[in-house]
Amino acid sequence: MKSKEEVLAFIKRLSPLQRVIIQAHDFPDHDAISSAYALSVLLSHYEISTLIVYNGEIDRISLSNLIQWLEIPIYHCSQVKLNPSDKIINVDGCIGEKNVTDVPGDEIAVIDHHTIKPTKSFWFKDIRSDYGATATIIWEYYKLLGIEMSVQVASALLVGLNVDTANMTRGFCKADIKAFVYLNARSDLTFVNRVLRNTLMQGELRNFEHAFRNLSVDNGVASVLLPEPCPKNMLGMLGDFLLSVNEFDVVIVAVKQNNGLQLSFRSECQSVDVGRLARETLNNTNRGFGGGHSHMAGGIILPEYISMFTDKNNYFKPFIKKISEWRA
Ligand SMILES: [Mn+2]
Repeated sequence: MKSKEEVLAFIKRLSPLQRVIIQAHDFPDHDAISSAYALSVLLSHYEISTLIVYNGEIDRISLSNLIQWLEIPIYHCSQVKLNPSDKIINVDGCIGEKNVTDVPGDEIAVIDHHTIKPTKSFWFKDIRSDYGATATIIWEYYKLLGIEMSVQVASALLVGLNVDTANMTRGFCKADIKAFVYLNARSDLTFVNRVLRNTLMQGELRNFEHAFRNLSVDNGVASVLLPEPCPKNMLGMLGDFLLSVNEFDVVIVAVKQNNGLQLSFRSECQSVDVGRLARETLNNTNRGFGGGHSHMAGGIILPEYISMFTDKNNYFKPFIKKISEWRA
């Protein structure tokens, strides 16, 4: 938890800058964008001008609805000219992680709720891995600094908090509940619920159909390889959906991407930490990269190791094997 003095000292250090870049993680989600937006509005109270950027794609309809309806000024990093002299705040992600592109400029701060170990030093570092969403951290800054929150900012943060915690059913702490109560009272709930309800496009239903037909189940672990092309965030959506099936408590959803394999994990099993599963099975063996929370994680398998995971008789074996060991 940061003190008011620490947050103010950081803001004071930003003051002389012509602009501050706020960078969401690549393929940003609702939490990343709403947190970046809320931080940008907060800094505008101190007359600090900001530019919100991201790399990758915004590939969820609910997220483009959120951005469009609230008119959140956000730019793909290729749309704006970033300079090596720019100062960057990483939000809901951290430089050095696979999902944060190293864009021109100097990363001077990180505000995140993932389990990360930054390797460089920052002006300001606020990492709270027990928090359900970065949105809660930003809400706390508003509270700490006594800044009145607009309905738009509250609504955006509530969307971020709800999406990251699956409507307060996973990975949240007391602070998230406090934020939820406040944001709920302050938001335009009709708007928030409209964003949260409309999560799919008709064309995406074919991914569900494919999952139904090609699902593989092994001792409570459901896994499926989706056909390309598939929006990256679709993996998580489908993972959440499959986890809602009573018989499954761990889900692995994958799709081939750039010759590698993109993975999304979900778990509701106490003895299966999927963040650890990704790290141990991919990073520690140099077969790829991965990480995340105990209940929700992601990863990439390098091209040369794909067959080890996707062979018919070997379907996701390295994961299934480890999960069985942990369950035993
Ligand atoms: Mn998040």
